[in-house]
Amino acid sequence: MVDVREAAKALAGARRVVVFTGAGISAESGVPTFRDALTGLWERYDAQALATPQAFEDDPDLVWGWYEWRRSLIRRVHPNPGHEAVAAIEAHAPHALVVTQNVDDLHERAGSRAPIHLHGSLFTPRCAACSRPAEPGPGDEPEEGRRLAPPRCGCGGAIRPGVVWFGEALPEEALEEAVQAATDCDVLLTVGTSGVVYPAAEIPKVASMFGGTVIQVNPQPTPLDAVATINLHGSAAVVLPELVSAAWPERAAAGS
Ligand code: BJW
Ligand code: ZN
Repeated sequence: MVDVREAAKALAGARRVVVFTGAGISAESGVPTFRDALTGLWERYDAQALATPQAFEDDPDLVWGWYEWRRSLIRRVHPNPGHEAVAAIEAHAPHALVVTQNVDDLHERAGSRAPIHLHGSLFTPRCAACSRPAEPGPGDEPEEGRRLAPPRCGCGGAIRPGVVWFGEALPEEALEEAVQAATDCDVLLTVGTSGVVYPAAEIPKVASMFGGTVIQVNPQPTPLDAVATINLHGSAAVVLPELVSAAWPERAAAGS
């Protein structure tokens, strides 16, 4: 509780805030994380066979079916109080920016203005050959494990998910904007990320290096514990609303 108060004070006093999120913020909406023991996607699936450009080249139907299953799962779930608290931070803090590694659209659906997606999105497919954006389509709710042939672009190329796979560069503009914001921020709030995937994991480190206060929300220890000024151990859907209420108590009471 003392830590929440200390974090709330830093947050309320900050001019520039970056909220950096990972899969853990969507966990309580029912979206599986990647590396959590038992429930993480990489516990059940081979990342090399699904989340690399080579995997899509080798077996496009397997990869497209898996990503369409995940997209249909996300369409059925809803933002949780953690996503809503992030949108509330944006409403209260004069210069706040959400930088997410997530490929879901739950920040947008909770009211976040224009989150930066460092690892792309399940809702922005494109042609693997000519990069032309494609319509996400209504989706046909494939069940888990079903193979599905990807649609074809006008050029004949296969449509691929608009996400960043291992070995692929992050979208240049998004990464630059995120690094700049981390450099300039007073507070960086990192939520629900294991902090092991690079270059995204550099973002909290950049904030710390340039004098920002790093607040971490995670129920488990991570390598970012060493970088964080304040570690709040708990789930995003519980801790973030507490943090917002403590940072802006009058507004919380007024219901804004
Ligand atoms: C809760 C909670 C609750 C649970 N509340 N919290 C330096 C060193 C070593 C390796 C590398 C390096 N630099 C680059 C690499 C290689 C690689 C990499 O980092 N590998 C490491 C894993 C070893 N990086 C790349 O390949 C990147 N590209 C690149 O470097 O390109 C170079 C290049 C340059 C120029 C030209 C060409 C190439 C790309 C990385 C792409 C990552 N993609 C994925 C998949 C996206 C698509 C998809 O969704 O399928 O992105 S992998 C996956 O991990 C996904 C996530 O965004 C990312 C991060 O995971 P995240 O969000 O942290 O989730 P988890 O599951 O790891 O953690 C969840 C956390 O939540 C846990 O801590 C829980 O405790 C917590 N939690 N419940 C709050 N309720
Ligand atoms: Zn094309």
